[in-house]
Amino acid sequence: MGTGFPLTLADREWIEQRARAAGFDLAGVATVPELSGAPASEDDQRYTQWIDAGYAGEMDYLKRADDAGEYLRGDLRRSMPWARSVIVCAVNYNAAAPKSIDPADSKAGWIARYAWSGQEQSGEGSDYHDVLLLQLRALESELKERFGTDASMRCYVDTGPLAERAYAASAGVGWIGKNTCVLNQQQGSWLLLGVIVTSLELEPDAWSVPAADRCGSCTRCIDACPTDALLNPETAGVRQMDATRCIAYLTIEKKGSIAEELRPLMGRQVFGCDICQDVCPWNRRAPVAASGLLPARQELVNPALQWLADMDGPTFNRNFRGSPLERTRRKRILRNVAIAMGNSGEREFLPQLDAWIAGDDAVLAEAAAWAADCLRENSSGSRG
Ligand code: B12
Ligand code: SF4
Ligand code: SF4
Repeated sequence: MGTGFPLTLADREWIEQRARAAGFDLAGVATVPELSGAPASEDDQRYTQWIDAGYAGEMDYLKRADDAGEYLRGDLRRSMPWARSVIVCAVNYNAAAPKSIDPADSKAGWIARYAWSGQEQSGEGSDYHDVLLLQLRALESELKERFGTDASMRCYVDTGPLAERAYAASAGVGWIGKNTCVLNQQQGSWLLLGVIVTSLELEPDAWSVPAADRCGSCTRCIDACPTDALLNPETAGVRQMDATRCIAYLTIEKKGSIAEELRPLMGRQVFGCDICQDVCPWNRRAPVAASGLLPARQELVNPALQWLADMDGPTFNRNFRGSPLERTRRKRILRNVAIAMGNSGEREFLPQLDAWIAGDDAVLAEAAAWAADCLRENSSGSRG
């Protein structure tokens, strides 16, 4: 529970400095608003509207609610009444490598930048969840040493009952862009977030100043999104997306078959999607990651679709052990590869697609049949 004394500005600066020493590129501390207080209800409302509109699709973990039916992620104090601050840490994962929107071989797919991390030599992946958690735990130990073991603390990367981006914004780590990502003026948006939820409380003089919104009149991300997943902030009044249309959701989270009308729009994306960040002017000058925490494996940049298709189960497991692709599993990745082949315009993929059509995975066979039809009907295909 609480420590009995509020943290000063010097304490907050110490926390941010120790986070950087632990390997994070950016850090800040956000105050947790009172349950049902005015600032809380704004985020809570945004979150509730988003879930109720059906934008979360099949991501049921986002819909968990308390006994009163209020969504847990809408307000952190619903699951952790003791929470007073959230320490938000960010790691830059940018690599000196092409963007998904740069010209590429028509037989290459795209794996999202955040999933490139791993060791080239051993060929093993590393999942940012594991890497960031280790850094957060190191920071947590230092906090306990300085502020006492009475303070409650919980470290999360993705899995905590909170909207990390909303806290990143109020901690001053960055602003929420129209692509819904947290952007930092110096670092761009190739940032992964980790948080420590704590009972330590900042005194009001020590509260962070949220980062200024620097999107201005730009709408490049909204214009470039192939599936129109990003809501128009002018009409929706928020910077959010319909995740059920987002290629990241379709390729990573969506089980089973993908709606046919969305498939041609998915282009060559086989895992995640970077388009709305690749077009962002703030990423033009984004520095390459300095921390060395998430080194990029070059073989995952513009991977040949046939290379992915050829991997049998053990090879896939060896190549992607410990990587974000491991959790999505080979079955779903092959479904995505089949769709990307269909969008490639390359008829040389037909024998592979025909083999999948004859196979015993019904979802893959159906995606492959769709892809083969695309190639047979139109050998120029559509690229994304
Ligand atoms: C579910 C999820 C997804 C879903 C839905 C994404 C979405 N935009 O909602 C899918 C699968 C599509 C997805 C995709 C990606 N994701 Co994701 N995802 C999450 C997860 C687990 C929950 C997000 C969530 O709750 N969404 C629901 C909506 C309503 O919440 P929200 O967008 O965060 O919105 C809140 C704030 O934005 C705020 N808000 C909105 N407008 C405004 C305006 C103001 C002024 C303020 C103050 C606040 C505010 O209110 C909202 C409600 O509280 C988070 C981790 C986490 N625990 O937060 C990672 C996370 C958001 N994802 C991340 C990443 C890296 C990605 C991808 C880049 C991966 C990829 N390359 O494929 C893409 C990016 C797509 C995109 N343009 O957002 C990072 C984002 C880092 C960053 N720089 O922003 C996170 C934080 C994970 C992490 N630990 O680093 N993701
Ligand atoms: S990640 Fe891709 S599909 Fe999702 S909103 Fe961004 S551009 Fe659109
Ligand atoms: S592309 Fe433009 S509108 Fe979109 S996040 Fe970047 S600056 Fe903001």
